[in-house]
Amino acid sequence: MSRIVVVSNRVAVARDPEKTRARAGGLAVALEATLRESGGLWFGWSGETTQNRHRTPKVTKAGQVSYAILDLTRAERNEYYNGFANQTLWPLFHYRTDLTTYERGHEKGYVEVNRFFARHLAKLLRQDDLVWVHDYHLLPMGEELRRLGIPQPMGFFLHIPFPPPEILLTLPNHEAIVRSLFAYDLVGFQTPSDLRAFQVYVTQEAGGEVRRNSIVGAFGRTIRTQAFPISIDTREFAEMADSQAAKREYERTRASMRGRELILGVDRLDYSKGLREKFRSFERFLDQRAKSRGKVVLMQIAPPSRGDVAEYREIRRDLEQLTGHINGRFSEPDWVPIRYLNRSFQRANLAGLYRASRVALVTPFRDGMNLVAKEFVAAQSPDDPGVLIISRFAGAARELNDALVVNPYDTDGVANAINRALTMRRRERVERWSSMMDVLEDNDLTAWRRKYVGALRRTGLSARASRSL
Ligand code: GDG
Repeated sequence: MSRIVVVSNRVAVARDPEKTRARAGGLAVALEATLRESGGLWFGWSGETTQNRHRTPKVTKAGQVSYAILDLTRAERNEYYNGFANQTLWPLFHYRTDLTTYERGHEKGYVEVNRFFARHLAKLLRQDDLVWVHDYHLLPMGEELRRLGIPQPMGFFLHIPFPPPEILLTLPNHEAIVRSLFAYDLVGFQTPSDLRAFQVYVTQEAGGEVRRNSIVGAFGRTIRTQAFPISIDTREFAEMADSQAAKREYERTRASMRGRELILGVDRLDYSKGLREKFRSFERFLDQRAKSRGKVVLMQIAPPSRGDVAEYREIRRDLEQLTGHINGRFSEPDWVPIRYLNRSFQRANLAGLYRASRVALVTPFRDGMNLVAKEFVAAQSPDDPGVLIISRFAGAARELNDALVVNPYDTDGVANAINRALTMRRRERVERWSSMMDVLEDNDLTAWRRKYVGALRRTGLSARASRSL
């Protein structure tokens, strides 16, 4: 079987696999499982900076899996990571043209880091490898590898949304970005609507065509495009919610609630997650339902992220202020409405918190998928499950349509959904939960990666054969 080479911005498991697994999100675990299954290499940024311009990858090995990581200079980190990836592509691909900044220098640095990675990765590749590149940091990676003459099958998976052409056109160099995707054999998106947005760009802006089975031609190349909604390890997560560590967290939290109901939010501190509006909707709920005051608590877990970028520092300040405002306004000597935790937890503790909650409030403005929603469902107790409230703009809402689906811009609508969730009878909760759980059991993370890798193997190998004709 061919070796899989995963390329992603960060390589999570390189240092201490056990520790990282307990802390990392599901994706890192999934990618590592892919590599373990067929043997492989995981390549990317170490997360560190250095002053040394002459660098070679640090390679470590654990069983069948090798990890190769490279440091970046400070300038590279600023242009590639903080700059083009997180101040241009991230906001733009989340439809936030208002927050998107564009600097030619950042874009140049972004392409150069991709080239630098490609040069070092090329030396580590073997004849029959399959290369799987992840996410918006590395869009031009495939093109850079092809320039170096790498013929191996190559796939790309975009974890974030793909914006409609009207939005993408605001990026000065939009064509270069889309063209670079045509270096891959397979380009995967989270949802059919992301796939559609890409295909509309190709036909309307790039003069390309979409053929049967999502084969897309443009820029003199033909590639396969497909939606592969990412998922979680459903069974493992359900089991984790039953583990000792989860039970301890569950007991501790329930005891602290003194019979009150818990509404939970778990989101990276990011403006795409709609956190300010979530808090305002909760405030509206408390405003309108005076009888519920004192009976319900919103616990928001929000690990800080990308603190080098101004918008992220701003949202942190705003949420601290908003929490103070709402708590100041409604608190009683024995009750505080919002518990705001600006830190991260081990996965097993998160599972215990999901299980301890009557409601999960997942209200992003735009989200590629949202794994928190799926984890919450998987962690519930089958005979007394909680209710998921999910934004229609999260990719996961498409599969989890038995949740209460809301529009996060509609403060009253979300406040009503909170009330509906808190008063929902057990029978309806069980019905909704079991149909969502069926979906998650049939479409778990293993199914996702096997589908992707299977499609890459088929498409990539035939493309490689025709390349060498
Ligand atoms: C991107 C896309 C897409 C959160 N807090 C803690 C913690 N987490 C874990 C969650 C979950 C993961 O992080 C977050 O995943 P999401 O999918 O919700 O969101 P993003 O980070 O924005 O991820 C997204 C995803 O990629 C995968 O393709 O779904 O749309 O934006 O697993 O549990 N994990 C730990 N402690 C925490 O405090 N250990």
